[in-house]
Amino acid sequence: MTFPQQTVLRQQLAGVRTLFEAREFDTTRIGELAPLIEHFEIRIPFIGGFSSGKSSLLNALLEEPLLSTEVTPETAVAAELRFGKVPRFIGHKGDGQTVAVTRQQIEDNQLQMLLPKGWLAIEMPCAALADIQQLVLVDMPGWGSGVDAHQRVVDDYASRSLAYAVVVSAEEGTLRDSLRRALLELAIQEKPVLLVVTKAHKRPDSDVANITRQLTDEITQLMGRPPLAVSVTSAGKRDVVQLKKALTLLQSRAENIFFQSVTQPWRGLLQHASQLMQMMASQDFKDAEAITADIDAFEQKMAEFDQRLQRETEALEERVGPILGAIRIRVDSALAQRLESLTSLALDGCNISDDVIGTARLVVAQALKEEFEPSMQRYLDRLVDALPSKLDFSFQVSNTHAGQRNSDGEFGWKVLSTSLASELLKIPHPYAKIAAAILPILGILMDNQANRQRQEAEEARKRERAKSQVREALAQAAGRIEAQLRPAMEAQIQKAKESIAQSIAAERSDVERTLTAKRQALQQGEVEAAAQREKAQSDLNQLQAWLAALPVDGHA
Ligand SMILES: Nc1nc2c(ncn2[C@@H]2O[C@H](COP(=O)(O)OP(=O)(O)O)[C@@H](O)[C@H]2O)c(=O)[nH]1
Ligand SMILES: [Mg+2]
Repeated sequence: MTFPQQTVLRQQLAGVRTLFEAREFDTTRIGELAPLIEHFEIRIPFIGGFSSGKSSLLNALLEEPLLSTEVTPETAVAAELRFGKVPRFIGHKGDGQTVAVTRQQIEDNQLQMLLPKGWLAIEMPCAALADIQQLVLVDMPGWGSGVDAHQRVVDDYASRSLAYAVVVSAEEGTLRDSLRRALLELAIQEKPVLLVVTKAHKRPDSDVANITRQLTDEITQLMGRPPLAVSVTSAGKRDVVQLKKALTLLQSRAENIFFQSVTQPWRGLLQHASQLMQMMASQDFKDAEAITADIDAFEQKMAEFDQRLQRETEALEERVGPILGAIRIRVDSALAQRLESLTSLALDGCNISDDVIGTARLVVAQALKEEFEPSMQRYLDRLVDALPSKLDFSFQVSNTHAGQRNSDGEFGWKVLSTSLASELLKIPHPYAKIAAAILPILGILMDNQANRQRQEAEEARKRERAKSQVREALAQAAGRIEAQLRPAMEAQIQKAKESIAQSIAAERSDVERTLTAKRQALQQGEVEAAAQREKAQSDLNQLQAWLAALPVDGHA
């Protein structure tokens, strides 16, 4: 299936590439969008703990036992499942080679030849897949602990996936820690998430309803938005009706996802080029010297911007200390409020680390949102303000329309703050590190606790001593959190700085190249200059025609 807007982009692709190459504009972005324009698919990794029922679920959808559900995690590889008119099984090795794989090998999970980094591509002519031809369902391997598998999704699949399905069995009923961390990292990408509860028939309906509600709440909290759809399923009872519905819903959003992830960036490219062509085509009275002055002025402005970027970054780095201080106060007070109950838990011999880590994670997430995100947003806004919005040259920006977003001749980088914000405002990594840093402290606490309990009998003294130990451990934990957060925040600031510099670099050099080309044309005399203007006008007309053919919203 091809969307009308996709057909439009496909027809434009070669022409746009040729124009960009002829003008020596940056073509990196075209290279990234081209495969999506040629063949658009929404990859959905099914992520969940080992044995959560992912493979059984997909088999139930296929209505045949194709994927292995044996407990031999060592040999499992990711399997991409899509519609095809005839069954086709192709193994992709990590080095790019492909090998034919038999159905028997898949059923028996004999796929060692694809390890370590390979995957399996399966096409099946089944009815359920026929209805969702733009979706690729990915059965993720469940390594022993589940941790590696989740990390793999984040590392290997995140950039190639446009949605996720989170799979939790009703038996287990909660998100594992590794899955929580993966979701936190994925939350930053604003991609749709489906929640799938499996093995529903193994628990009473009312339990399943409660579990489903809790999981929905937890995902909503972690990701900052609710799942696109929630499906309760039972492979054992061949019940995947709700999953089919959820996938159909996602399929119905495919065109909109294409619009957001392909058409809109494509429009940005065309607008950028047409702005430069306006510059080239303009009938102004300038001579080569005047353009030289323009180039100097532009370079001057950009040099000032570089300095501003440096200064603003340093100022933001200085904010890290105070922000950490504010976070520390919040963590301290949140943990102090739980001191009594944590002490009771510890005295009962319970493991309090989950509780402490859970509390810390929640407080840190909220504090970062309230303390760090606004500082980062202001940083982005101030820098975007400092960028030249357009060239203050004497020529009139021609009466053509370069599209809605920057029809008044503003540079494309003015949308930087919105396009970068989603990636830069939140810090992706510290949660896993926080847990790793706190666990050993609480481990020691538990050991001490056990020894001490044996030595002492007297209840009141025991409680006071336990309490002071818990208090001490919490203070240490809070200190470790601070130590883990600092590098994460600093890394995020550096990333922001580099992303900003990178995002404007291509456009910046394209502007300079265009001005230089115009100067050269002028230096070669009025005839040559007129010829260049005419050529630029013709490119501009072409770009305008391309822009006019793009849909204005996802459903056009
Ligand atoms: N009774 C029952 N067992 C199930 C169901 N779904 C999965 N299982 C079993 O749970 C185990 C793990 O399932 P599998 O699909 O391999 O999980 P994966 O590791 O997430 O792919 C297997 O032994 C399955 O037979 C179900 O709906 N009912
Ligand atoms: Mg499996």
